[in-house]
Amino acid sequence: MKSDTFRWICESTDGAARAGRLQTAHGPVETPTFMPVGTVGTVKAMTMDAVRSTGAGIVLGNTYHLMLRPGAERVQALGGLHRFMDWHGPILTDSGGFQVMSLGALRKLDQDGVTFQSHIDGSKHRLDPERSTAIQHALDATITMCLDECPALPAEAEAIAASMQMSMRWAARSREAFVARPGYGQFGIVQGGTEPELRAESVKALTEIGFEGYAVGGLAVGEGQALMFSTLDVTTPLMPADAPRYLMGVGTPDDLLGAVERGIDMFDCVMPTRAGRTARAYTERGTMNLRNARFAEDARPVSPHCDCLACSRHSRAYLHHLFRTNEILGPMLLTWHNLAYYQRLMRGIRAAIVDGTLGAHAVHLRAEWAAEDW
Ligand code: PRF
Ligand code: ZN
Repeated sequence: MKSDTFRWICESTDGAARAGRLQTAHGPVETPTFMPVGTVGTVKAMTMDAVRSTGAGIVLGNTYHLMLRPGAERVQALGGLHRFMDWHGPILTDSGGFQVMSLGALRKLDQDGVTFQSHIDGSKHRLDPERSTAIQHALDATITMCLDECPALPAEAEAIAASMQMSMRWAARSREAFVARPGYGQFGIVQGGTEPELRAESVKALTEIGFEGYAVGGLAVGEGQALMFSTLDVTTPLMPADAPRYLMGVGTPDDLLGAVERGIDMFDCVMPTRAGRTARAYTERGTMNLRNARFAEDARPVSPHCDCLACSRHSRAYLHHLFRTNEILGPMLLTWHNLAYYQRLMRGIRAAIVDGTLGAHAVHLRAEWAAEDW
């Protein structure tokens, strides 16, 4: 049901893990949830019907890419991003700061915002908290993210502290610029690297401002899974229990499971889509590369547990052939499969939380991933 009030309702907990439901102007989303990445207004290689068929409830779009091409004003004139891309469920847009830093050329960061050159044509642009928020409004994002800075790790504690404090000032300005509308929300982004005190300071600053949800940024930037998990261990317990928590840009199936066990509700990552375009399949038994000669005569589906188009109609041998001949259908079918796997994984985890059996389910999942015997 579409909802006038944006809110997250907790249905069950199992340890720190939560099963809930997000109500939005564009319909509900069951959490924990994985958001397929639709950077430029398309989940690469997928039709929107295919995305829907995997069970995805919400997709992600990017301010940085869409402001450069086709431009937020054009998307707005064409009826907003939902209509433009034919996705009528909720859309979360990232704020652009992270993408400027990873993609933009000649970036110049100051306390007020960031000036950069487009990676497409070198044209000069500026993003600040007000502009980022206005662009996300023009796109009609269901969930707007605050503009933040994600420092590369490792870095000196003083540099991470200064960056986090600037992100918190930007969060306050992003909140000021946010236009509240029924069923729409804005998330603050916790920064602070792997320093527990800085993470605590960041959570405090954001909760004092007050948002509809809270993201954990600044992780999965090269620190490794152990440090990511130990940072979550000291961060999520401080975050409001009655609001959704989103771990940005994460991750592998094992990362998702570990983060859900630590109280995270939402994820996005290019892994399943990017891997699908390069012949790598995620399965209940770990990953496999379909280009590998061992699959040339393998008549079995990629996964016997999967109802995606690739698995219900085609063999591993056919996918192997498509990738070896560089046919466009290979990336299409395997992206579909990988997204179907990620959604199935999240549904299984959610069901286990509701049943109170997440511990046993996690043991089972990890043992199967490690088996890698396809
Ligand atoms: N901030 C924003 N987007 C992000 C990140 C962040 O820290 C990350 C870090 N993994 C991914 N995407 N705004
Ligand atoms: Zn499949």
